[in-house]
Amino acid sequence: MIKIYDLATKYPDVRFSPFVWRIKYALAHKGLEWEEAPLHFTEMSRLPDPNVGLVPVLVDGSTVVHDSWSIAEYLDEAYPERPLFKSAEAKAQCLLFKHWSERVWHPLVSKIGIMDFYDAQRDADKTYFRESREKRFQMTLEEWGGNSSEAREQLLKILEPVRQVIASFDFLGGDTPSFSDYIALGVMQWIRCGSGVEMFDKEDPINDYQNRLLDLYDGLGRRGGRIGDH
Ligand SMILES: N[C@@H](CCC(=O)N[C@@H](CS)C(=O)NCC(=O)O)C(=O)O
Repeated sequence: MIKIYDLATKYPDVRFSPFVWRIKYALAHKGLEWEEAPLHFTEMSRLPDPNVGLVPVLVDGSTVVHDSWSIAEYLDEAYPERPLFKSAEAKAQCLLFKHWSERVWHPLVSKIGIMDFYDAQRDADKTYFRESREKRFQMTLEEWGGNSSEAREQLLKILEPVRQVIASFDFLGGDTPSFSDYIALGVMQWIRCGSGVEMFDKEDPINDYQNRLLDLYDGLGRRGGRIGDH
């Protein structure tokens, strides 16, 4: 069976890596089953080779693939039924959405949820989390997350192009979900599972979109625990 290395938290049922969530949805999209191997931040040396220290990593028989985009490409090659990318054009547009999400949407989620993401680590992982993130942000976690209400306001604004698409279509993939939708769901799960923040107001169309994504595959996204419930 396919194995997916995931990011563990101190709560056994809570996983919030946006990159791993997109892959779980990609596997469900293809009707594939998988087993999960959760690792804490300080356990990444246990990943299979070639080990770049990041999850997700997919192991399928003797094949090891890391990086969520490469994993999506691998899945379409190895399991061509129910493609994640229906054409080269669709794939190119999804790549644009991936880069936009990771450069614009991700940093805002990181600012909003950083202290919750930190609190969700075991004590043994907190020092690594703080040191690695503070080096990356060039400031303390507290400073990075210092103005989370402004970051939330900005986040709701930058999602306007997504609102424009879902005003006409159920999914970014059109009538059916594509890998772009799973990228979006991954970012939503990062804050939804990893923090106590309710990101979207009930009347925001993005909230309906999030619910549509959470309902897919027998409620796959809802089966994950949330730190708000602990
Ligand atoms: N480009 C990678 C990014 C993966 C990534 O950043 N994963 C994070 C978890 S969300 C990680 O494993 N971090 C480990 C660390 O920071 O030590 C992908 O798309 O898979």
